[in-house]
Amino acid sequence: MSVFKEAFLQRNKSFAVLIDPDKTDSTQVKPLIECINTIGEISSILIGGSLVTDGSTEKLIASIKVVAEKPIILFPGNVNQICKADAILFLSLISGRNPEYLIGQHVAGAPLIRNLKMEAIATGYMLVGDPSSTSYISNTTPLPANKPDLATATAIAGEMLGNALIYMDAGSGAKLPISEEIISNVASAISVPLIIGGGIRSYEDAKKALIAGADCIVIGNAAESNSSILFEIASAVSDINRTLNVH
Ligand code: 1GP
Repeated sequence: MSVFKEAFLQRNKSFAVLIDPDKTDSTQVKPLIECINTIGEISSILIGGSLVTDGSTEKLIASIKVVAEKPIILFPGNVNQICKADAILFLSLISGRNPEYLIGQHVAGAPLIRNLKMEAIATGYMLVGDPSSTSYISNTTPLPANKPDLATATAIAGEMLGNALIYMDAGSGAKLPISEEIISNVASAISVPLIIGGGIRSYEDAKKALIAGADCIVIGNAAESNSSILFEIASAVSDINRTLNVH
């Protein structure tokens, strides 16, 4: 089965854990991955960051691979982070207008991905809210946090362009997660799975995003300092799934 189906289509709501190669010591990652293995609500492990030094992604994946029982999916900041994983989010930064992140990096990366025989998951990637490291590095302006109509139009265009997923991100470590209003507007306008990330730190944040319509949420920063947060997020996901399955 494709990683896309396994992680995003054939399951209830779920969450993914984002590990940044630049902030993670690959020799110390084993306990975190063992913890992730025990949590059924975790669909995948995402690997990536905006500022990643050469080679660190490969090293981290090698350490994770020996222990992980979940798919490992690259969430690359640029073409230099491409290396062998179970799949890659082939991101088009559709909230921006920088051709480099709409087609430039893709042309450079596509032959590498093909040579690695890696599954590419076409993803419409949208930054929303305050400027973040990703908006700075990509030289793009995020969508305004208070304009659901713009976010919705962008997501619909992303789906029409053939993206298999829409990922809306407030940016790693965002003060505020994406609002329920934007999530619910976008979720009701598209039929592909919707991933929401950035600034989700608690049971309540997770629950709000999932009730508003996220199919999968991403937890990065919060798990870096305290991996027990993963159990809190898992209970939010399972609580929502229970309600959905009852109806
Ligand atoms: C960032 O969506 C991810 O690209 C996760 O954000 O690190 O704030 O959880 P956090």
